[in-house]
Amino acid sequence: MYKRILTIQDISCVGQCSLTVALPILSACGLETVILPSAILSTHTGGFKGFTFRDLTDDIDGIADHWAKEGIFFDGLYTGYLGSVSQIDKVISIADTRLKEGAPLIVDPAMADNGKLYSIFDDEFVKNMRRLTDKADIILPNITEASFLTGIEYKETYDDAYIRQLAESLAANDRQIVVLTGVGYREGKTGVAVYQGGTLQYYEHEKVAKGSHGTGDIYASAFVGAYTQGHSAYDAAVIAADYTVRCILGTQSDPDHWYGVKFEPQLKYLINRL
Ligand code: PXL
Repeated sequence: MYKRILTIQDISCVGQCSLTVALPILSACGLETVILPSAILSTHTGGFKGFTFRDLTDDIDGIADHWAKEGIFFDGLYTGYLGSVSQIDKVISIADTRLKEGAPLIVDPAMADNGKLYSIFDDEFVKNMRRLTDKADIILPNITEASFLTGIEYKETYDDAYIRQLAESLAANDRQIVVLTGVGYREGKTGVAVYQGGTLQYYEHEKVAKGSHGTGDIYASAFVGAYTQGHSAYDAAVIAADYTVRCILGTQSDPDHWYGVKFEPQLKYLINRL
């Protein structure tokens, strides 16, 4: 079935993250991909200095109203990096009005990593992001985001009881699926934990590099692509992990490419996995 998915996040013109990653990956997965840019930045905020930032919050209502007049609905909504509390409110309203019956809301609460919130976010934003994750069918946080969203202490080393505690505390209801990324129990390894209906499944893979920028967006986009094309949440989590690892491996020998990872040469691999 040909599906139409909406993704709402910023455009960082340079930097291989958010919409410049989501649009090509979702299209490669065979999905009609509608984008709603929440802001336009000259680059992402993770390492470039003096970037421009145009907030498009004021355009969102007009865009959604036009879609309502045209009778446009979506088979899924995937949200990534959002710039403000007011954007979260608008995204909630779009989720309430523009999704087809039963279509999933998939939320990547992109706001933190390595124990810290990204520079522009604060506790108020976290509180409101929790409102959005509570509405979602699937959420894709890393451990830092899970710890901010739940108020559970962030840990660098942990066991599976800690991961279960994070997942249980995040899950807003029995049918919500939590895909926790960057879960590593052993040196040199990391992985994903998928919590669904009280069951926690784990997929371990190689840990290639620490903190490659945009990999969370690449992971989430590939997950959404595979899941929307009919794979189970666990299988989609595995496909997305294998794809992301290949993207990082294909980048790490190029020191000039510090700002993102080369996800394009691996698209063929992703398509073959679907
Ligand atoms: O990859 C997440 C992301 C998306 N968009 C912008 C960012 C970041 C991470 O820093 O700065 C603008």
